Amino acid sequence: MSVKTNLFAATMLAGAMAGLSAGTAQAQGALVMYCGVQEEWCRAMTTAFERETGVKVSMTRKSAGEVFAQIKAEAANPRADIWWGGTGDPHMQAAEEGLTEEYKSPKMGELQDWAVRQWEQSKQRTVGIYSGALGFGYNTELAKSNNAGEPKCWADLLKAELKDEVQVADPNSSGTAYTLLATIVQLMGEDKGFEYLKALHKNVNQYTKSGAAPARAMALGETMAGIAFMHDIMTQVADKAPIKIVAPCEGTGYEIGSMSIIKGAKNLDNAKKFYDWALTPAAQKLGAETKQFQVPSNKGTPIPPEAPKLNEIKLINFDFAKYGSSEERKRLLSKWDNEVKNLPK
Ligand code: S7P
Repeated sequence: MSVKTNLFAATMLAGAMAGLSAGTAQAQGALVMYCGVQEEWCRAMTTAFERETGVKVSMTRKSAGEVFAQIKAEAANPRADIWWGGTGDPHMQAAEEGLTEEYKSPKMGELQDWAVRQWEQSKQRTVGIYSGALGFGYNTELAKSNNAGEPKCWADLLKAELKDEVQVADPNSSGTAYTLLATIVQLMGEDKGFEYLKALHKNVNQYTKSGAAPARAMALGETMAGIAFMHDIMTQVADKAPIKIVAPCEGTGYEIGSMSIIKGAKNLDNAKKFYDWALTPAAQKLGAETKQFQVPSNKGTPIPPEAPKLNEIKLINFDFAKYGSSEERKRLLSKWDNEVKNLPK
């Protein structure tokens, strides 16, 4: 064979292979995911799903309220296909506002009752993927030089000795902080609850964007106390941070972390493929592997031993339908903005 023929054959082969791989990529397609949990877990889910299916995932991590705002802003021309993770309240609000799709996964029969209830209450538009309780923690080293004593109750966080020593997120961006707002209102009643939040404001050193940030700040010794999901504080404890986790004595709220398919998803089949896969024990186990200690929603997924024991915590009877409704969520957030956030200290 001449050099010319060889070159021709090589060019044809390269062209055919390029065509083949373009064809394959097209057949497997893409998925755009908005992810509401911690970055490490979002990345592990992305990589595992890509490996399992060949679908190319483009993932963006944001806090719960931020994802909701983005999905709403993009409603006329949706960019995302699936919203995985984050507290259930903005998922419920999105369901009510028609921003997400109805879907019944063949995996529904494998899920805990609380996960199925979330799906029923949202008219099949969002499903529970994990659960976890709200609490607070404190840095035991910093506590030694503070006269407040060991905080055990929500009321203890109001002590004068804790001025500028408590950190929590802003409920507009953070699902964790909205869970706090809804918890305090349900636990104390709205008037007393807002009095509590105003008093707490005096001790808050910073309202962070993300709900897990106070847990990291406690570990770094940047704040003595931090309000967060207990499993997010546990992640720091697992990394040997000197933090004590507290389940508040008066009782506390909890979340049902959720997943929804975006209305008008351009990659609907892949969104469903991800949805079904994300409900399997194999996918849910990736949480514990990345030190995320929520209680998974599939009955067959092992509960990580580090997960705070929900049956040993005094949980309130959280009304997810009411506090996830569009009207109530908007009303409480704007009341918090007007009456708490900008109060002088
Ligand atoms: O870190 C995991 C986790 O706490 O993040 C989700 C939640 O949206 C909190 O993040 P933001 O407060 O920043 O929104 C929770 O669902 C989840 O357990």
